[in-house]
Amino acid sequence: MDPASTTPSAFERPFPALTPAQRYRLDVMGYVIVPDVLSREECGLVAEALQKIKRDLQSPRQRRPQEPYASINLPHHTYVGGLLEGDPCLAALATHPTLAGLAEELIGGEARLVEYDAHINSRVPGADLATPPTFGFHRGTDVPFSSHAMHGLYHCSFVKTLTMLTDVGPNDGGTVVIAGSHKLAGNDAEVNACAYADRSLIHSVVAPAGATLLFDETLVHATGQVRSDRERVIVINGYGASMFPHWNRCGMSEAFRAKVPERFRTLLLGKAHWTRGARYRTLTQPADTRRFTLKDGWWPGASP
Ligand SMILES: O=C(O)CCC(=O)C(=O)O
Repeated sequence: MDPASTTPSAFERPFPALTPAQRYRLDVMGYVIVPDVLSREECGLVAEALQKIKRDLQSPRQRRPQEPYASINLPHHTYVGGLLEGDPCLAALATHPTLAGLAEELIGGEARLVEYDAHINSRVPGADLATPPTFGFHRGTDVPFSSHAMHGLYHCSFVKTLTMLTDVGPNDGGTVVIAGSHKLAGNDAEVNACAYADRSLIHSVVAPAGATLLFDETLVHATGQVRSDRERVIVINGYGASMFPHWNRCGMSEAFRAKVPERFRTLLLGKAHWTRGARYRTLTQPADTRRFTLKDGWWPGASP
């Protein structure tokens, strides 16, 4: 028997996914913007799927637990969760090898997808654009619990990738972060006060469609203020260490689970035990520059 025919193919993803300079920036700032993760065409495909879901959410009807749901459903802001079974391209994005590789580099081990949602938002009607804005700053986990260092590099056990599907210019409400806050344990109100006292500490994401913002969930962050007439569309994929639970209502149907091929099981279903597949880079290790596309991710109906 040909051994290759019985060996399940591996989940190919880049390691390390970042260049040394990108890794340095991530360490110092707590975030990095990686360009060209999706092509323009792929952005169009995913954005169209989200707009379809948004339209569907306007009609009141009974929904299955695994269907997309709106946490915010306002004319200027749809925050939609439960995307995995909403459209094949959304599952393909959540399992995109580049996103998994980025997450794993920052986690320092195997990743499990724990969150998958999206924001479609535009300017708040009547917003006061003359006064410097305040933001809903938060972090998804605390510094002492979720941080560790290896080879002098910072790692976090819960990380996010935010992929822009529209161009995000300086007035388009890009994610705001308090640079460096991923290493500052303690009172968030004090951290926020420092940032408002010196607003140059608040960095605002400006990035073209197809770029991905990678950040530690220990980094203080928030949605920015849309000042332009443009709509912002982003997809959020959150990843944790492989034994982590889902962040929010992120259920998968039994039918979906049953179809997940072996090579995507850790990423999609996690692992019950604590051997977390630790894997670390050094700063100077060159990036794995292999290019991946949405078709390299997985969705129900993809070939096993
Ligand atoms: O809207 C954004 O850009 C920020 C998203 C956010 O706050 C989060 O993912 O926790």
